[in-house]
Amino acid sequence: MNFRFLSSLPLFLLALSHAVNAADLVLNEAWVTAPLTQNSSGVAAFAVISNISQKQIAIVGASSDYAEKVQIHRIEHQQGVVKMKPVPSINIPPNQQVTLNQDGLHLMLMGLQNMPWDAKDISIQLHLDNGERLAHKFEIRGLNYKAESHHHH
Ligand SMILES: [Cu+2]
Repeated sequence: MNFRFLSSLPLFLLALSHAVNAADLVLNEAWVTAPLTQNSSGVAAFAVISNISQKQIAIVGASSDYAEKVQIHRIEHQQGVVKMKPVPSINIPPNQQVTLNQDGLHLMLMGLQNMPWDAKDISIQLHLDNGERLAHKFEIRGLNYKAESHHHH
């Protein structure tokens, strides 16, 4: 019998449940785009964010070690022109989810600094209205990911 495995399992579960309780938000499909050009100064980040608590939670900001600042943006179509506008927060009602995608809300990493493009993912911190910060890994994916996203894993 493998006692080392058995003894490490409860610790892992403890860490996992603590991470969820700390914020009451669960992120899925979290990813960041590859840069448009070598000199891109900003990239967008997307995720499906679920509020598993009984109270509304607002994301009021974000940050990353690899960007001077991270803004919350919304895509708006105005007379055929696509524009991105900063918005102050993302409100997620109890037991609801919000999808950040290429057609709407997203996080914008601006003033990129030493982005590790060869890495599998980077960490982005979400700043919540209750003062908590939730760090989550965002997978680095190519720009053409959208076209492939209907494939099942
Ligand atoms: Cu943007």
